[in-house]
Amino acid sequence: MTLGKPIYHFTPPANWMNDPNGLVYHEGQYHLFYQYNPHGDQWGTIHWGHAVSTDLVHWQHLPIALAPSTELGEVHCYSGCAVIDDQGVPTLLYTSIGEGERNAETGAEHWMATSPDGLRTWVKPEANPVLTSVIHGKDLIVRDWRDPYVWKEEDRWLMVLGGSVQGKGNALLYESANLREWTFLHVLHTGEETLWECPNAFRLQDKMVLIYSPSDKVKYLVGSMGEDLRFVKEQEGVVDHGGWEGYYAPQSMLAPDGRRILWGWLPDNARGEMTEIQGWSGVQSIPRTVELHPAKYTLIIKPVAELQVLRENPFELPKTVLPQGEHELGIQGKAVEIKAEFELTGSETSFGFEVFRSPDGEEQTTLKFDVARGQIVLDRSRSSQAAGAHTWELVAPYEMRHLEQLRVHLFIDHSIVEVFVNDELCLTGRVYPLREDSESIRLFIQEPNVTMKSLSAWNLRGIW
Ligand code: DQQ
Repeated sequence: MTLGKPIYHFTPPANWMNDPNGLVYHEGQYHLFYQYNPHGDQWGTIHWGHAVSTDLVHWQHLPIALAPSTELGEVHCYSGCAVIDDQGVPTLLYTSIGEGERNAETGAEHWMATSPDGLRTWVKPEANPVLTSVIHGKDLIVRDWRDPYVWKEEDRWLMVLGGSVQGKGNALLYESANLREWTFLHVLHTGEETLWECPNAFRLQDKMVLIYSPSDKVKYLVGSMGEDLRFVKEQEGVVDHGGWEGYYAPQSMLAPDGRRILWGWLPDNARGEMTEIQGWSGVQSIPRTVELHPAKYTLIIKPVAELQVLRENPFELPKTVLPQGEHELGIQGKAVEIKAEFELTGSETSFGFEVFRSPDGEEQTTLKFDVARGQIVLDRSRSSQAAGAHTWELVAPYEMRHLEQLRVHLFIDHSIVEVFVNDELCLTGRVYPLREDSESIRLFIQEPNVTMKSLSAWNLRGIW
């Protein structure tokens, strides 16, 4: 077993992977494409890898879908999306990076590819490029222009692209009748950050959601978008607090039952200078459903229920008042799911879980609910005995003193900690325990007692 490699999160058989791309459900299969360097475990010449699933849990690897057309001067196939066109032809739209002036910063183009055989092989038609910066005219200079995300509204296709205009991150909106000829409509939204990558725009109930990756924590906006297609922001939030160390560049898709499902790339930056892991890099998060809170219009993000098929060795604790100290759980392992509910009184200082813990405690990762300081912390200071792995804390600000309960849904998988709290906060981080016996799980309580209403846990089977 390769050190740190997850067993129930999606990874390619080997080599480098980053953003999820082209998520689409077609004729009974979920398709996941992804940014992929087939030549090594570092970011390099970017292709699109491809896999399919019928249940969102188990995946089958397929041949590479897109490779750079070097004979046309293409160097990388950057991120993009998949749609089924009006004639039923599966179509990819992606950012094409070329040589020299056609670089990622200033000269990206957007290309398409179509599939004649049910998304197995892909042809780049002569219509390419379908979009160049000429579309903006001379007065609008967009740098880092990339990552098309396309959807259909009434009889037209709409597309958002990310970019940077005068040093601010932007989502820009375009329309087309046929996916080949595009018109620039307007800037959909301008952010505070310098760069916006991988924008996703989709309708959720009667609202419009815009998710974007600003080289920092992935964020969302919720607002309205009427017939003029102008976006008016009403709410905002963080999709996941992992940031560059844990979660980036998510893309969403519509499942056949109407659920909006989100995947994100879990980068390996946290490995730092570690040399113990070779041959692979990058993981996809577990698929998550995205719903709208009916009153607050914030996003509710949860793991898909399909994952429950992986559960084995169930473990339960009844309602318990936990005194100050450490409490070993009767379940251990490196691939575990825990659902726990705590009753809060407001007087708790901090409590939480220690996972990936060696018997002598030399390795352990701590997930701390710091009620007193109003934050949830993934403390990685002792996560790995490897020199070079990042050890700093990942912090999600979260005021808990007024809460009556804390519902925690925690997934660990060899080098991943993915946590969902009270349907309103996600925090994902990477850690690299070196020792095989870093498998025990404990609850720790700082004063006073903490009431745990319930706890269920399972070992999770691998998906391959
Ligand atoms: N990754 C892709 C870009 C995107 C970035 C390149 C985000 O298209 O902006 O691999 O991680």
